[in-house]
Amino acid sequence: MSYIVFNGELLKRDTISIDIEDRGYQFGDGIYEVIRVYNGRLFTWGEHVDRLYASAEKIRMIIPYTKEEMKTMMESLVEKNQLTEGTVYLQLTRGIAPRNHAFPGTGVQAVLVAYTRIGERPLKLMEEGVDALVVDDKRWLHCDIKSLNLLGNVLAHQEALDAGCYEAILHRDGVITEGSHTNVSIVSDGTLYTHPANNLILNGISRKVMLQACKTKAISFKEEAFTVDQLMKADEVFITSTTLEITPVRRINGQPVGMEGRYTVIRQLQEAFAAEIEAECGSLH
Ligand code: DCS
Repeated sequence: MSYIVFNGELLKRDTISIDIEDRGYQFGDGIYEVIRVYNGRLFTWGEHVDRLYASAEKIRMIIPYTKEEMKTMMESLVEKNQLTEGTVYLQLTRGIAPRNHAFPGTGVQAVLVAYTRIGERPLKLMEEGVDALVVDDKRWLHCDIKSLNLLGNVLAHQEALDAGCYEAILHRDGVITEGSHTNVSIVSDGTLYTHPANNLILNGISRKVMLQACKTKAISFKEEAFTVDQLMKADEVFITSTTLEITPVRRINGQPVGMEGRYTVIRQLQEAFAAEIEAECGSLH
């Protein structure tokens, strides 16, 4: 039986219950993070915890733990579950209170839950690429917050799955924002383009690692939005996320994109990404 973190304690998964008036359950009133574990070590923990506290501030939620306490809890969880390759999912909701849109009083504490999941690196997808579908971005205007409200993302992703694709690439009025659960970048004439980290996208940690990799590999990049048309005509298209790292997109809306299979910049970025993992978490086998 695996262990979870529940309000600061390490407990067996089947020993806890979630209250029906938890605000996460009723309103999606909460925030979350997904952190990758390689060799039993948390990758880019500092960036994830900073984003978590930034999300909390934006929704005016108080996290009743310090960043240091949070790290200790997550490390203990990984150790207790003997997780070597996988992810930690953690979420905080605005607590339990009689259902009412108004924030509960200051006496109500945020509820913390975290658990682990085993998962290998998706090497086949990273090698061969995935198919994507361009879908309308119908989400709200605070996509920079890693909120539990994922209905817009869920519906877009399902639309892509129903079309036989792996990911939905979202656009607002013809301008690409991001994927349903990834960031999207293109390479055109040797320059990498990715949407600026404003309120219309989640500032992905993998996106950050990728931009750092551009510097390492001397690849020119612009944090500049691009259109659906530019996407379809790009030399290379790829998505980034905690679980997918840097994964090529090979077809969009059923049409091959880029110079099929020739992922020149993508391969360099994957290599630099792997080097970053090894520097932080030890060697990948
Ligand atoms: N954009 C959205 C909408 C996301 O949900 C995610 C991550 C990203 C971009 C990429 O961010 P990271 O690089 O920080 O992962 N989605 C997480 C999720 O819900 N499951 O796995 C990762």
